[in-house]
Amino acid sequence: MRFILLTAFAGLLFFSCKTDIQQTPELPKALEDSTKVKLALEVKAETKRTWDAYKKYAWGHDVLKPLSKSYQDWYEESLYISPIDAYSSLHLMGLKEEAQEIENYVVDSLSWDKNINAKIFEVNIRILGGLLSMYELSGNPKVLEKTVDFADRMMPAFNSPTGIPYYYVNLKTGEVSGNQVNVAEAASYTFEMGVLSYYTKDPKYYQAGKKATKAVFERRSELDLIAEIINVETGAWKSNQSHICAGIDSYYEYMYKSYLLFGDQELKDIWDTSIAAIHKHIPEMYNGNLHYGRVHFETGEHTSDVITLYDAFFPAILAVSGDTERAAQYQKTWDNIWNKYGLEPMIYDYKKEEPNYPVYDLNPEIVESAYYLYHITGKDNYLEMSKQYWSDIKEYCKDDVAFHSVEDVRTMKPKDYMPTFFFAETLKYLYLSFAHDDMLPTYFDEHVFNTEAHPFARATFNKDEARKRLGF
Ligand code: DMJ
Repeated sequence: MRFILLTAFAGLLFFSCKTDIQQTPELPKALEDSTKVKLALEVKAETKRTWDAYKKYAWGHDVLKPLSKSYQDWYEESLYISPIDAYSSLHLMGLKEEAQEIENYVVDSLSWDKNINAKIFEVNIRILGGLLSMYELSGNPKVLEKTVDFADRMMPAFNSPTGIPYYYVNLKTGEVSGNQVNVAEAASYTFEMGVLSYYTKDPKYYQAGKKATKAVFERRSELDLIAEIINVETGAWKSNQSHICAGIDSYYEYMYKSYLLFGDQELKDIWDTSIAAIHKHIPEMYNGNLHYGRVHFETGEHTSDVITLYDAFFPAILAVSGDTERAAQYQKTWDNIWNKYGLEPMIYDYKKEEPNYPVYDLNPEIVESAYYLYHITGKDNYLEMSKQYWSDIKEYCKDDVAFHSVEDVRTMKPKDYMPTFFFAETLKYLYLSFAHDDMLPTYFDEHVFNTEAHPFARATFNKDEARKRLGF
């Protein structure tokens, strides 16, 4: 069945891409026959179709609900999250008019003076990260003004006794709330805050982000492991589980990526200590697959076999930090889970071999890691993985106007929601995977992505200058 669907897909693809290729005059003739180029152009066409649906049914709101052809906002007022998250993908794919329209709206019509208690982690990676990449790509000083205004409204959150930000900050009043956060929410700020310090030459942003990372790291156990939940006022741990899953993931991701972009050796040292402890205590082989479950952070005792689809970010960071072998092994684990269902469940028990929470929200991580591994190893099996993921996403998530999430990967029951990271990450990484060799062969080496896939050119950030501007 799966084979028949794939064959049908390949045929359809050839015809659906033909027009688009002919309408892309800048593409050299010799590339017209490349399957990868056709797939890249198909992702671009699908991104445009999805963007048009957002504009038609949800313009001005945070999220498109594609099945009811309506919208949803995260708070009482919209923060315009989908367009800000979409900007760098639209720009990268050459959908310049669409990107320009977002930039104009941000500059001319958007005010951050909103009486909203915003989740600091989410707005950091999506809004601040999105605005920073908008400035990086447009060079428009008015975008930077809006970005600084937004970041300054975030800053009161970092004013806690530990330096770990509160869960919420009110964008109008600066009032903070929520004194218990997970580690990803506690310490995933060095990247965006570092970029902002570089642009503004004001180290206060990076210093705040780094203080939060160090506050978590300094509370590690004798095994050099951190736990999952922490109190921002007392610094006391509120859980004892250590893992690389959702709830901690980007804490690790940002140590390495921030080091990569700015060259702060202290972050590299934190990464080296952390990754050694992870590999000493967490991974295990089960049924021929490499797994990273959960352990007690003080004893190292294995406590749980529950993993989350967010964990598929880990092969990417392993690969880019030089551990291609483990990256390849762990990608295979996630590829097996994906192929068991045709999509992957949000939460999965790898010993019971069944989902604990079967939702798939169009998440990007497995696609992201396939892109990194394809680039780093040059092996075609990673391209084949990307093709499979794209084919399945179209099979099970494509609808008449856009793409939707799935309530249960065992039944493929649709869910009326298209998260903003589908624009920012999933579509972008699919496009980059297919465009990689022929259209954007140097893109990977020239950029570092934030955890929401907003790209930053390495050439922008001179390491000596970064030391001065970020204050390390
Ligand atoms: C994204 O919002 C970010 O990548 C975050 O770090 C965790 N994963 C979601 C998408 O799955």
